[in-house]
Amino acid sequence: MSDSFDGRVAVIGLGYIGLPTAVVLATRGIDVVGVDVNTGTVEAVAQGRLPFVEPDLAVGVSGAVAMGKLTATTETPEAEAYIIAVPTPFNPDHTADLSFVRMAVEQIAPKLRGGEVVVLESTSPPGTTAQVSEWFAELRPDLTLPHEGEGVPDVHVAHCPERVLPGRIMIEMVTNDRVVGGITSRCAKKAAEIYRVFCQGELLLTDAASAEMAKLVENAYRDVNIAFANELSVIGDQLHLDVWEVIRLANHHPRVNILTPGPGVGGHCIAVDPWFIVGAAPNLARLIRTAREINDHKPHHVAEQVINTASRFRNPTIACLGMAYKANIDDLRESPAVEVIETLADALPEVDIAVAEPYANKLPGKLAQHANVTLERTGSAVDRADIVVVLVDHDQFRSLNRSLLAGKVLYDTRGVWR
Ligand code: SAJ
Repeated sequence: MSDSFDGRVAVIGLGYIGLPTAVVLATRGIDVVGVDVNTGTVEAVAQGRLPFVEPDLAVGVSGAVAMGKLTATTETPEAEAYIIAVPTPFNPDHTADLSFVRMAVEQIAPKLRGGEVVVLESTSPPGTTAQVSEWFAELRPDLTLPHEGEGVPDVHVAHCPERVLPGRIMIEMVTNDRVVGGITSRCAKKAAEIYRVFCQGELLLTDAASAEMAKLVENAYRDVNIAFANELSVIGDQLHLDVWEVIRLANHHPRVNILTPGPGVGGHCIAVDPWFIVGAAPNLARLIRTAREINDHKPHHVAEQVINTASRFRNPTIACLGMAYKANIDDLRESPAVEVIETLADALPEVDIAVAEPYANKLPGKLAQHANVTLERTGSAVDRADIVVVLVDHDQFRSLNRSLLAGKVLYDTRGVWR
C-alpha cells in the first residue's frame, strides 16, 4: 500500500472546517473540489472570497483558487477521496440530527467506482461511521463495504474528527495531532494518507467508534471544566465574592487550573457535542448532563442579575458589549451573549438596550425584532449607558478607554477590566 496520497479530494461542506481543510490540501498541491448546497458559499469560494471571518483563511482561499487547485460547486464530483464536513446539530430530544451526513452519503454513493476513501469529519455519536458504511452498502449493493467483514473493501470508510479552535484554525489544522479511526485498520491507514499531506502532528490510528467517542470526550471535558468556573461565579454573585480573585488565588496551587467564567457556553461544538454522550448513555452521563445544564443556565443568571440592577434605575440605558460566542471572532452561533440580550429585551421592553459588536454590521434576526435594541459603535453605546454589561472579551473591549466607564454600573461576565 502506498503511503502518500495522490488524487482528487472532494470536500463536502464548505463551512468552518470543510473550507480550511480544502485549503490546506489544495495549497499542498492536491486537486480539491469543494462542494456545498449553499450557492452563495460556492460563488464566494469559486471567486477566491471568504464566506466567513477566520484569521489567515482569506489568503489561503484566494491563493488556492488562483493556483487552480481549489474549485467549488454544488454538484458532488467523482474523486479518489471524499471528506464529509457537514453540520451534525442535535434534535429537541438531544439526539444527533444526521440528515446532512445522510444527504452527503446519497450524493457520494452514485459517484463511487471502487478504490475510494470516505472520511467523516463531522462530530458524530458513536456508531455513525459504521452507519455511513451501512448506508453506502444499502445505496450501492454492487460494492463491498468495510463493515461487511475483513478483506479489501471497494470503499474505505473512516472517521477523522476535526479538533481545531475557531480563531486559530489555520495553525491548529496543521499542528494538531489527529485521531484517525477506521471501520477496519486498513481503512484507518488509507484515511491517514490524506492527513499526512498536511498534518505535522501525530496521526493516531484507531477504530472508528473510539475516534468518535474521543472527540466527544474532548469537548465534554472542556464543558465540565467551564461549568465548574461558571458555577463558582454564580456562587460568588450570591456570596458577594469576587470570583476572579478567588480563581486567581486558587490557580496558584500547582495542580489547580480553573477556567474562566463567562455568560455561558456557545458555539456549535462544546454546547452540542456533550449531548451526544448523554444521548448514548442517558442514565450514566450524570456529570456531563449537569455541566451542560449549568452552562445552559448561565445566560439566564446573567440576565437576572442585570434585570435586578436595572430595577434600581428610572429609565436606564443598558449597553451590552459583544454578541459573538467568544472573543475576536464573528460567529454568533449558539451565542450566550445573544441569549442574554434577548432575555433582557423581552423582560425590559421599555428599556433602551445599546448593543456593540465590532464583528457584526446588523443585529441577528431575533434581536432585530425588538424595537428597544439597537446596534451601535462601542464608544457611543458605552457613553450613553447607565449599566454596561460585558458579554464578550473582544480585544476592542479590553482596550476601551476606562475613563468612559466612570459613574456607570458594570457587570463584567468575562473579567476583561480586572
Ligand atoms: N469559554 C468560557 N470559559 C473558558 C473557555 C471557554 O466561558 O475558560 C466559552 C467560550 O467563550 C465559548 C465556549 O466556551 O462560548 C467555547 O469556546 P472554546 O474556545 O472553549 O471552544 P470552541 O467551541 O471554539 O472550540 C472547541 C475546541 N475544543 C476544545 O478545546 C476541547 C476545539 O478544539 C474543537 O475543534 C471545537 O470545539 C469543535 O469544533 O469541536
